[in-house]
Amino acid sequence: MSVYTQPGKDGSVVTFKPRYEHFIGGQWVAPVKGQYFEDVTPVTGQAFTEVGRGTAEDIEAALDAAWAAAPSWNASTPTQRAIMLNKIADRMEENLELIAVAETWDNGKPVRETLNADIPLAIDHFRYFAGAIRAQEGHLSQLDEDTVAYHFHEPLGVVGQIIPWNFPILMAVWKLAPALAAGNCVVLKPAEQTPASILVLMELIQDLVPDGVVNIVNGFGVECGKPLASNKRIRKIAFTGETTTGRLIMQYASENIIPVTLELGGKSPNIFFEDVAQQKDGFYDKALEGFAFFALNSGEVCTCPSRALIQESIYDQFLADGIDRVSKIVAGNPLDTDTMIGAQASTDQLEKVLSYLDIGKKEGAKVLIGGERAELEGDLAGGYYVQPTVFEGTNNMRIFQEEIFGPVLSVAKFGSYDDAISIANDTLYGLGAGVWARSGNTAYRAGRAIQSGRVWVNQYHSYPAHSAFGGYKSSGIGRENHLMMLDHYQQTKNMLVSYTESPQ
Ligand code: TXE
Repeated sequence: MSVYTQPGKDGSVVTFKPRYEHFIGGQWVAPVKGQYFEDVTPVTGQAFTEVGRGTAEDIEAALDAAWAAAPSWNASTPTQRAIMLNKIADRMEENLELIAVAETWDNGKPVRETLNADIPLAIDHFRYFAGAIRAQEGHLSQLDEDTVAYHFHEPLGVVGQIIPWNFPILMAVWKLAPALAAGNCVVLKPAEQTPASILVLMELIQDLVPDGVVNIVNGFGVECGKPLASNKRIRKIAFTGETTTGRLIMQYASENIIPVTLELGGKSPNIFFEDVAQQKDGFYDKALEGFAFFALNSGEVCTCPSRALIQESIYDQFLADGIDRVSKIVAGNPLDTDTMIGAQASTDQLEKVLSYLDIGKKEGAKVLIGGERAELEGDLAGGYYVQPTVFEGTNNMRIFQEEIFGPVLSVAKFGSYDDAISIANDTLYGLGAGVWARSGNTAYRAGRAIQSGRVWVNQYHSYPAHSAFGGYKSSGIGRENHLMMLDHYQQTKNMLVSYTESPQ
């Protein structure tokens, strides 16, 4: 066990500046209206820095810088871009602890996750797209002896990206790496709840990025996100956030006829078929771990396995063992490397989660464990902590249908395979799902039958760069990660060339 020193105290691996400005055209630039807002750490509930409060004027300045950089960056070679992405990855690796602690302080998630998952995954993402862009090839078809169709990949130009607060750095990198690899310049708006850690990262890598290629403007949704997403000078908008905001983003984009990528909400089923409990072996333990994964990142994951469906023949025993596993989740100081569940990212989110604990109780769901705000001691008493909570109920309840985005699991039983699939698909969403079965046949059939963009089989919560990620139904449009992501940031140019000199 080790505990990182809180930023702001002697000996911390990260020092936040008292104030951050926008990063535009390779410079730190004060907001045009001169306004700033406080960034609060959910670890203690105290403000620790302030950041520029961007408006349409700042977005225009960032777009000026991005378009000024575009001719040169759009024309750079895949090798040049790959070299830059690899250098960024190396720089991040050299500063892993600093970035991880900054992310934990801004978001409240345990440093055990930022050190071992968020930041290493972000580093790997840059490396993956460095390789992917160099390996990408165009297409050529010979239409007849003298006529050839060429298909070229071209950058879109300048793109807009809007980031949520649940994985501030990883979500930024999921969008930045493919956009930059494909040769685009970017204007990115972080979430107002977690504006600082991305700026700490930008400070670390700014000398590696040509001026104007990455621009970061902080601010609030309507005030700063809308002027970006609705701007006529972006060629694409990529967004991760709430489904209702996603609808707005699509409306803005429709005015300008630009493509959107939307990663939205989820209410992911996690199905445990009866053969899981055939023996109490390593596989059984792994399944119990999968059951408890709803608490990862304090439940603030769009693919949070927030609905556990357990086959009735194993229900009592598996649920009892699952609750025992949940009781062992180590809660507490996010800066302690032993902590498994930290704080919710903001007071709003804390209030939202607590309100769903009430809703669940009022709907008649039974609390099997947790069910309250977690009270911590010392300066953590002001932080935003919730007990990992398991409800037992039925799929028509609001706690089974609405995205809570907290460490709250709703459990129900099912009879047959068909029941499991029908309950799993009885949701507006379709982002993630888990299937646990020893029978490969059951696992395969269930995996194919569930309407969601990602199905984990006998595992959960892995996010490799080379696996496509995205939603069915109200969970979104388009995909992130994987080679196919390059297409989302490229235009296709077709040239039909006749090489004959005789009349046709
Ligand atoms: O999301 P918003 P919020 C879900 C989760 C959470 C709920 C609310 O259930 O409790 O959404 O979170 C920017 N034009 N998810 O309110 O508002 C905003 O500034 C342009 C799931 O924070 O969607 C921020 O940068 N931009 C999710 C980003 O959108 C706008 C992750 C996300 O904020 C805007 C986060 C507008 N009109 C929340 N309004 C996931 N899928 O992982 C807001 N923004």
